[in-house]
Amino acid sequence: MKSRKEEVRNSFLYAWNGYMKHAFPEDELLPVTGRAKNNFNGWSVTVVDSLSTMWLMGLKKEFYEGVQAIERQTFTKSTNYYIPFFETVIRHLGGYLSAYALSKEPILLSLANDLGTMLIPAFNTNSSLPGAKVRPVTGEVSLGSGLLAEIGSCQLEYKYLAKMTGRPEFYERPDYVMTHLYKAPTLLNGLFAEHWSISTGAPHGGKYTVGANTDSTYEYFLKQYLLAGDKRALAQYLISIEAIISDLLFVSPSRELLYVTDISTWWKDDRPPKASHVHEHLACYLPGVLALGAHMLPQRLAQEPDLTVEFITNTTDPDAQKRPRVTLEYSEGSREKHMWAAEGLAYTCWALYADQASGLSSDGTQFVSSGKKWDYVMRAWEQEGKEGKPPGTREPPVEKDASKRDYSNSMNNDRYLMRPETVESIYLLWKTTGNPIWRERGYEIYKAIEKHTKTPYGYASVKGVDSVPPRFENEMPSYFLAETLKYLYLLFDDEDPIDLDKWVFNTEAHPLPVFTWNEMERTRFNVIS
Ligand code: DMJ
Repeated sequence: MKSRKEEVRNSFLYAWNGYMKHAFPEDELLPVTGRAKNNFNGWSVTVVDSLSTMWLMGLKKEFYEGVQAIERQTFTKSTNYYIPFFETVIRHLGGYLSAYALSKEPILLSLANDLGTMLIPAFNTNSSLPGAKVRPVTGEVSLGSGLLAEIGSCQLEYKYLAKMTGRPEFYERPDYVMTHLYKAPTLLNGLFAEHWSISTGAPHGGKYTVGANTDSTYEYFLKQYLLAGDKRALAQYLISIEAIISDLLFVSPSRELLYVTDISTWWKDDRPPKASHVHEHLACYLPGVLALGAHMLPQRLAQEPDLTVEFITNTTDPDAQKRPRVTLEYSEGSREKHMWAAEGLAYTCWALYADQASGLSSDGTQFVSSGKKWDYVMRAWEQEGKEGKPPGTREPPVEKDASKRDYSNSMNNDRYLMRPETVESIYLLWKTTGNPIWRERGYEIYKAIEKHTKTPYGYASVKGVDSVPPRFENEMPSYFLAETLKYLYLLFDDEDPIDLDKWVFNTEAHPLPVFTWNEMERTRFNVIS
């Protein structure tokens, strides 16, 4: 009998071979029609996004075929007029750098250097925040709508590139973005606006979320510290997590499912912000980040000689601005609370799969509006003597009857888009707790993927997750090979080569090695943290 990791590896090979046969050299496979599309510059994104997965799965033959397939890339021409900065950084730049770190093939670093150079004009804006798109060769920038995730999620990739190439601009241009964010106004001291003007650098709009358009910037606060010891980023992580826990986490009224949602302020009105009670699959990375922090921070901070950093808190609250220092301490109370939140949220993300007839989750979920803030119900639980498990962590049974659920799948978005966030968190919950239940839950998701998304050419997103069979949609995103199948494989790999002390996954699941700045780099790059 095949082991679970072998099953996942076979699935990967099925997707990879389908792509190579029917879609290469274009970007992604159309898995229903067996054709191809160029949606990420026409630089074979599925190959680049697959390299680190193939290396970790031990698929060396396919890995070197992949390297050969892309080694002549010049990044001077694109199928689109402009290159999307964020997607190109996380998929292509992250893909090359991770594949280089794993294999030490010099061509991969050389490609990363060329690509990093081609993308750097994105920072040539009035605010120095990166524009959404950049034109190869000319460096012409298109500002776009200034999404938080797009401006704040290039730090891991560019800083590792700076370390590997010694080029100061690869550190300084992205780091300026962080300095800008740390000084900018926030809500509740730690929540950043979804939209920013790239011309002025100012935030705008009243929506605050950790889901679509913002997600990886929050993820990268913690990961910048874990990758390269950036204490300012850690301070921001600790501040932001407090605000997320106090204002974005809710518990559903009947099943007590813990979920994370977004809030919006009122226009010209100082009523408390209003929660939408929409829960996004994209936000299911959060439990993994919380668990990673709870696992890593106590040991990492115990090694820090100086636990306090100078850090101007970024808030519109004038009283809070008087607090110039943030103490980088991670108490047992914080660790425990973060772990409860991680377990409760990860359970909900999994239950949103298990509840559906197909066993696959909807991309968007509307919880009923009578959910209560987790912070409130936790306080009540504490005041009443902490009876039983904390609210939001009690793991109610799976509910197959849609009429008995306290949420509904979003009508226009009841699609499973092959996204990684839930299996990513399940993998991190397994790694940080060692509880085998997470492996079982991950395997149930894997079986549903095999059963309902496999086509004659590859794997496809589906629509109608609470019906059997759901209907295929004609797309196989490259992140399915980069992330979803990688996290599932590592979940079942008893010899998982990724030591969380030594590697940090970028937001596209490309692992980068932990490093420190030496004195020369600190001086040359002006490393301030
Ligand atoms: C991926 O490209 C990355 O995980 C990104 O951070 C969010 N969107 C997709 C997967 O859902």
